[in-house]
Amino acid sequence: MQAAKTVLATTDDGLRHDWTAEEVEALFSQPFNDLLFQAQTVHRANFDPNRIQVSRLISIKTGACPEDCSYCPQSAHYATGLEKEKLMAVEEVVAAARQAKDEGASRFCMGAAWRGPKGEDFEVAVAMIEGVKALGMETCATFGLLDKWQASRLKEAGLDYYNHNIDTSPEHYSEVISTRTFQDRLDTLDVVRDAGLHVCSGGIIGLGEGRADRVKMLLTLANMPKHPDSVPINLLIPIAGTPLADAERPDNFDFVRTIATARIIMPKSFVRLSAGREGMSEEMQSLCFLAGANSIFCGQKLLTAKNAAPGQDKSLFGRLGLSPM
Ligand code: SAM
Ligand code: DTB
Ligand code: SF4
Repeated sequence: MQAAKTVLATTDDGLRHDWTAEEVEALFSQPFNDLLFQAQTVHRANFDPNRIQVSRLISIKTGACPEDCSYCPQSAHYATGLEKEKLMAVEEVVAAARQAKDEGASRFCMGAAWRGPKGEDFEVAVAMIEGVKALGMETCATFGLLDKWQASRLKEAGLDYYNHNIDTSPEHYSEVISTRTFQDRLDTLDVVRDAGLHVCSGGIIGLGEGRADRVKMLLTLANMPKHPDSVPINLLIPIAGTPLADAERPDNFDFVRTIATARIIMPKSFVRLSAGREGMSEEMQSLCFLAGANSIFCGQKLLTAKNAAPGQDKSLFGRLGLSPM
């Protein structure tokens, strides 16, 4: 049954959804120059190689999250010293979006430290989406687990993208999070896709996973019924107080390999060089662009952590001949 479904999905959009772990592992592990050449070739066949999509993040509700994601500064389970904040007011969020638009962002992504949206808070978040959409920006939200009704309500409100990451491989997942399952995440991605929203889903490198886990994470994304439209690849930002505070920093080349492999197996998806650019050298970021990353977050802050400084991004784009979409 599973095989028949995969073949159908493959022919539907002309893209492959039947990757095997062996194939993806072989792509990932080939000599670095071969991998980068292949990724850049695929990239050029599908995108303008010198244009980068730029999104801006805002945390509409910060901290005190009931989930125990062991990388996250916002989890109530860990003492990270983060100041908790109430849900922002709609006008405040719309004003921040207006400013982000003036500063060159085309998409505004609203994140909340929730297991999932509930009650009155959900209606306030819906009003934020309506307000940002009215500015003529693309809207994105990341509110945790959703049910079918919530997904269609967000779609009606004018939401374009929903971000929900699988974070890591199915095998490594329980080492990182215990309060919701890998399947819970896949279920949310299904309702998001079925509601006609664009899917944004990726993961984090640096959670103590091995190469096989990175391969399995990418394989899971690529073998979904439709490739996520946007695939954020985050480098763990180690947060003091979380269980992963002292996790070993992954090898830079393995990070670039992850991006290149994502580019090859999901050729038409935007691959976002996501968290962790702060502290990454310009050369490392440019290798990620060469590997096929074509989206970033701009602005001083991600949700709560520092991002690469806007002046540095402007300078890097200028020197690399890159321009925002
Ligand atoms: N609470 C919602 C959820 O978990 O879906 C939305 C916000 S959550 C902060 C969004 C994503 O940010 C997580 O899935 C994770 O991939 C990423 N993230 C969180 N903390 C991070 C860190 N310290 N380093 C890198 N990525 C991180
Ligand atoms: C994603 O994959 N990365 C962004 C966005 N989606 C929501 C979030 C990164 C968060 C980094 C830690 C922080 O700022 O709190
Ligand atoms: Fe909560 Fe999201 Fe952080 Fe997990 S990643 S603790 S769900 S805010």
